[in-house]
Amino acid sequence: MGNAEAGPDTIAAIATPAGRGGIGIVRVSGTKAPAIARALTGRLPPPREATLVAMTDATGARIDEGIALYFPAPGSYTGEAVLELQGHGSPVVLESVLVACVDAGARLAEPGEFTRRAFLNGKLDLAQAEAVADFIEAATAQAARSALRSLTGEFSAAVGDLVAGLTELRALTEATLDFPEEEVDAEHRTDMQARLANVRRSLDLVRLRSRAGSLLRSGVNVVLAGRPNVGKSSLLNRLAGEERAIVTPLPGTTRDTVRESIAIEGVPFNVVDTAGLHDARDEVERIGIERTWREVGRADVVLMVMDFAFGQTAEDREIAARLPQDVMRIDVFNKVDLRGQRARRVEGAPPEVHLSAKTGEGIGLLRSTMLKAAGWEKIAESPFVARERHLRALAEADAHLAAAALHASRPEFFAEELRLAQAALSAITGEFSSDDLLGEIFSRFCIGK
Ligand SMILES: Nc1nc2c(ncn2[C@@H]2O[C@H](COP(=O)(O)OP(=O)(O)OP(=O)(O)O)[C@@H](O)[C@H]2O)c(=O)[nH]1
Ligand SMILES: [Mg+2]
Repeated sequence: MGNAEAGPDTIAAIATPAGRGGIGIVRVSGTKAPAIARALTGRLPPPREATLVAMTDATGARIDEGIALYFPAPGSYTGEAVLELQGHGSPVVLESVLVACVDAGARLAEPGEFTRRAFLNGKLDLAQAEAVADFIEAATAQAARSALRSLTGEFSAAVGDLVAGLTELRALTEATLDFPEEEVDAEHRTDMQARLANVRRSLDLVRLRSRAGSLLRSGVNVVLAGRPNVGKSSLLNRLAGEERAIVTPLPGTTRDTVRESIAIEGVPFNVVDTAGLHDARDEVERIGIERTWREVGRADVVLMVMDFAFGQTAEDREIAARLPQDVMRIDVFNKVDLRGQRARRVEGAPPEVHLSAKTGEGIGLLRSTMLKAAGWEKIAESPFVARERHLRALAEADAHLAAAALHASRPEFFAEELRLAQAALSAITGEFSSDDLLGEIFSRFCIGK
């Protein structure tokens, strides 16, 4: 990232998506941004004022005409001098503008490098920076809302409150450590326990909101599995609300996997229809069945589809026995209409839903059972978009606080557990984070962000 004396390099990238569009934007960040503006447009536009310019390359040939926007440091996304060149959304033209920027002294940006600089310059904390990527990638409006909440710092603020609570508690504990010969009196101990219990209650709430947000962010992988002809493809079509997969009365219709993304109450589900499981005779079907098992291995939830008229058959039991132990399973008995039965849900492990993919009766029951199986709880407070990294840090903090609660009479242990809990929480916002972690996080961004 450049040497310390010269400051970081000036970076450039196409910030709009690949392909043709009405407008395309090349973004430049770094100390050379003003010089690059002069080189390409012949002038430095007034700060934050949309300025119509002609853009030329290093030979002086005209590339495009468009708008230049200049943000002097530190009042920009990255905190550095930023130049935005908005031209026509042609990949060829944008490429030429980018090359001209490089000729004028910039280098190509790496994925997430703009946001990384925003983080390093204190414009965003780490949880906010991560939320930028999650916001862009959000699959549903709810997921976008929860990412925006993290992006604007609500999640960081909630974590910050927890850290503040722990800091206060630590200060009180350190005071006891300074006078080791004095008995820690019962009243003080009770007070500390009460304060600790408070912090733990707040942490529980943050964890609940984060778990919900994590579901919104990553979605739930659902696989439809079962014998041929039980109605898996019909069920996929019902859930998707359109004829995605081919349905015929012939067993063995589906040979390859068919995927469809759906949203249930804003939670994204990636539903996969698969080839029916049985002893296949032909080669294509055999390969399809291999794929079914591969999908089952990746599933969060398996909808084990069976025919209501037959109940659970010996073959169904064989399939069920081969499902991974830790996967959530829902037993779906399809085609209740043929027996003149109504749809219903039977609680249990696994839960059962009796329905008809043909008439659509019972699909609502299935949807709510899927939400429940995925671990979605309706929470009063809005979810925080959260990543695995955040969930782990919150769990780690929780474990240390639980340990602290057991050490109330041993102030030095109590204090140490509080310190560890605080460190785990601080890692979320990036107060203490290694270069490795930063590299890992920002490399997953798209280029230009
Ligand atoms: N009456 C009735 N028929 C259904 C229902 N669901 C599916 N079917 C019929 O059952 C037959 C098989 O349906 P599919 O959805 O193709 O079954 P599948 O499990 O995908 O079958 P394979 O792809 O061969 O494994 C078709 O003729 C469907 O119309 C239902 O709820 N009621
Ligand atoms: Mg099918």
